[in-house]
Parts: sequence; structure tokens; C-alpha cells
Amino acid sequence: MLAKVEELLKEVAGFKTSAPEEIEQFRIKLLGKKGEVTALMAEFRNIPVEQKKEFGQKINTLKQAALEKVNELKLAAVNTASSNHGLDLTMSGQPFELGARHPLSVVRNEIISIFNRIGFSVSEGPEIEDDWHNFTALNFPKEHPARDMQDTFFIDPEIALRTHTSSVQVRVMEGTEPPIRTISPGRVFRNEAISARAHCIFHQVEGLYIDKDVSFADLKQTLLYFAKEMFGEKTKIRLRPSYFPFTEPSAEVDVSCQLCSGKGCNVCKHTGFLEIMGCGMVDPNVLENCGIDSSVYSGFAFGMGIERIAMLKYQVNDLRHFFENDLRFLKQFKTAY
Ligand code: 2NL
Repeated sequence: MLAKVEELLKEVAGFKTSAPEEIEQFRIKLLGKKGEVTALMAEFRNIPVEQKKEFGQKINTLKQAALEKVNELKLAAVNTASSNHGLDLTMSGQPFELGARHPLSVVRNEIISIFNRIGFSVSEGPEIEDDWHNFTALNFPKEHPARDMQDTFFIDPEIALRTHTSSVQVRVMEGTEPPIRTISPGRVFRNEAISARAHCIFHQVEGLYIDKDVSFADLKQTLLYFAKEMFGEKTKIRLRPSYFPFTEPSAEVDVSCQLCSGKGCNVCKHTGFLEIMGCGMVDPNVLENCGIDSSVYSGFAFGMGIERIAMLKYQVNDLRHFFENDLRFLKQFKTAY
């Protein structure tokens, strides 16, 4: 036993390396849970009484020597690294600042994710559209004001910048056999004077669900689910009758005000509710225009402005913030999304 200790003491004295992993292996071999020193300690009770004292002292010496050796080698290894052209290659790099997603992208991605979870796919289409996909297929009468130069950016009499992403959904209906369950996020364009509430370019998400026996109740439950996911479990919704050329019946959708939980405050103008979107049952004329048999299929549709949802969610009071790219504004939206 004593000979074994002596042998190990010699090994410790003679050990030399500057490689951190070799130092660690050495430490584990001698001082680890299953190492030599532990093994010797376990032998201690088999040692005759008269030798216990000497043996105990020797093990302690060995343990101490091994500890000192490990510390000394570690220190030397670090010093070698830093005297190595003055560089410590183990140091971490300079941190650099990560950018942030634009708040409209954050909200769009969240809307997409909420609808993905209940089986809606995402469809996209052109920003420059023809009259058919933007207006005629959607049941806009020839003399509708949206068709006016005052409201729409025309490229020529038949071609314009799309005024809503319903045009994408017309394309989906023309090319797909129902069931259809899709949302279309994207940029839309309207010839409006820029103010705190309006911009000539803004962003929309429209949704469309077409199948046999789709009802207004399906629409309400879908929108309630969306409102709760977007604004919180306690959110309530309210539907008010409205009019759109492409849906019948049509409704505006309000959510209970998150600031006052529906009690009434400045933000909701003491009504307890805030408008978030329009919706309705797809007009049978629109289905027929897109080649879908309205005696077999029915469907619902809805459309919301991403800016409006973002303003409500983050309490932004001027829509122009979203387009000015002021870093002091954008930096507030650092998220993982
Ligand atoms: C709003 C209102 C709405 C739709 C969009 C739609 C699309 C097709 C057929 C029928 Cl292809 N409807 N979309 C329906 C109702 C309302 O948007 O205020 N958007 C910001």
C-alpha cells in the first residue's frame, strides 16, 4: 500500500502538460470520485492499526500534492494562452446587437400561427391586379366608389394596385376544389391622404373557409377563437350588421377593450368594445364567379388590417409610426418571433 502511494507521489511530481484536457484527465484519475486517492481511502480500514497513522499522513500528502499540481498546471496553461501573442484564445467574442422584427411582421406571424393551428394555409398573390380579381369577381357593381380613381391607384383602366387581398382568394377559389381553408396576408394600396388613422399602403390578412354546410355559427366560433388567442382568454366578441359587396350577410367584429376589460375608457370611447375586422358569408355570386357551385358549397370570409390589430395590441396611437422606421420605435419590439 505504502509503495503504491510512493509511486503515485512520484507520478504527481513528474507530471507535466499545458493541455487543459490532459490536466482534467489527470485530476479525474487522481482526485475524481473513482480516482486513486478515493480508492486508497477505501483501503484505509484494512490497514493494521499500528500503520494507520503513517498511511493516513501519506494519503493526505498525496492528495495535497495532486491538488497543488492541478492548480499550478491550470494557472500555467492560462498564462501560456495569454502570453501567446498577447491573445487569450479562450475568451469569448465581442457581443453584437441583434436587430428586431418589424412590429407588423410580429403581428402578421402571430395571426398566421393562430390560424395555422386550426387548419388554415397561407396563400399569396400579385400586388398588381386586374379588374376581375380585385373588383368584378367580388361582386363590386360597375359604379362602386372603390372603382374610382379617387380611391384606387390605377395603372391603366383594367389594372390597379390591389385594394385588398380578397383578390388572392379569388385566385385560390378559381384554382381549387373545396374544401378551402386559407388566409392571405399582404400589402394593399388605397389612394388616401396619410393621417394618424390612414395610409396609402397598409397590410391585411383575409381569411376564407369554403365547404359543404359552412354556417354563420362556424364563422363566429372561428373569430372568437382568434380573438381569445390574440388578445387573451377573457376576450369577448360582438358582431354588428354591416355591408360589403362580397358577403351576405355581413358584419363588423368588435373585441372587448383590453384596457378596461369592457368597462369603458378613453381608448374604447366608453363603449367597452373596439372594432377589429369585417366578415360575412361569401355572397353566392362570388362563389359562382369563381367556378364554385353555390347550391353545394357555402363559406365565410373575413378581413382585418394588421396595423389596426398592432395598434390595439401595443397601444400605438398613430399609424404613421409603422412606416417611419424610427429606431426608437422599432427597438421596442425585440422578440423571438
Ligand atoms: C375589412 C373587411 C372583409 C372579406 C373581407 C372576402 C373575400 C372573398 C370573398 C368574400 Cl374571396 N369576402 N373577404 C369579407 C368580409 C370582410 O374585410 O374591413 N377589412 C379590413
